Amino acid sequence: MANIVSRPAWWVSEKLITPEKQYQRRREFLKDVGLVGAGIVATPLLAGVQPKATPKKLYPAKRNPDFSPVWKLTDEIPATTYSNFYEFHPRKDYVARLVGKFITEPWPLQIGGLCDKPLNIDAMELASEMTLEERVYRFRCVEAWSMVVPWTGFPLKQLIDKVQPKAGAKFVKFTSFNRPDQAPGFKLLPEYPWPYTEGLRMDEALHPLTMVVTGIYGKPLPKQSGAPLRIVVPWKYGYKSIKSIVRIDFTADQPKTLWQTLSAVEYPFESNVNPAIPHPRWSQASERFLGTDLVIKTLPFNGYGEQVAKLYPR
Ligand SMILES: Nc1nc2c(c(=O)[nH]1)N[C@H]1C(S)=C(S)[C@@H](COP(=O)(O)O)O[C@H]1N2
Ligand SMILES: [Mo]
Repeated sequence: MANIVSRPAWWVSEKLITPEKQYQRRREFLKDVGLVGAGIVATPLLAGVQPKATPKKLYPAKRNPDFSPVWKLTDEIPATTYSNFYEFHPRKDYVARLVGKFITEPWPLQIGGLCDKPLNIDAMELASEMTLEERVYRFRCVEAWSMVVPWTGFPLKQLIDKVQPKAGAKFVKFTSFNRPDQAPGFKLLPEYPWPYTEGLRMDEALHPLTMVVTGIYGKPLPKQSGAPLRIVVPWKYGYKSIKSIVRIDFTADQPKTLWQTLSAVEYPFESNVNPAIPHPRWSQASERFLGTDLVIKTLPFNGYGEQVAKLYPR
């Protein structure tokens, strides 16, 4: 089809929705302007071949009631604009205004390390291959604020099963992008051990609550929320839920994380939400509910104790 001129923006959508009459009229119009017969009209229109790139509608995804208690959601604006994303800026209210240069499409994601079937795949392609679902989770930042949001994604376990980790794989390491030309925070914070990295034990990564997230509030993730793809681990402090991932590696040893490298005492590897253990600089007993004046009690494992406490026998 090398003789096709670049298609106008309406090409695919019109092909899909045009009723027969209009389709005929369009043919007449094309004849009038001399396009039919000039070899410039695409084959699909003539032969009824499906256009190749018909994107599947991914959002909103069906809500999974088993993972979605009936909780009042945090308003979308505070939940998506009060953003911890240090690659852009340490000030949460600046982040959403600084994401303009951040390129999230295409987005090559590499999965490797100790696994039998390493995988390189574009984030969008991965999202359309998986069955996306919506889940309403609580989310608790170590800074003592929290929110309840509908995430769209799929269990990380489904991705792990695809790449077949080796027996020696004990941890999963996640790595975010490292692009100082696309995000000003890298240069503002040159002493940080970039790129942002995080990690989970294998059993934590395989837990059914641990999600690969590509959307929020029924839409693709906005850039400041970690587009195009992030992790969400709802029973751990927010910094474990690493955004805008470019690599996933299976390792034998516990990986170093950015926050742990900066201060292991304040941000240890495990970091399960625990109201009984204060952060060295503040209490973790309660939390401010984002977008409101409410202060609520913090729950052990952020309310997910029934599902995850067994991972941490004492
Ligand atoms: N790459 C990257 N991921 C990150 C962060 C970050 O600075 N960079 N901040 C973490 C912190 S501290 C929190 S609280 C959550 C915030 O996610 P949200 O913007 O969806 O609220 O992202 C986490 N993931
Ligand atoms: Mo956080």
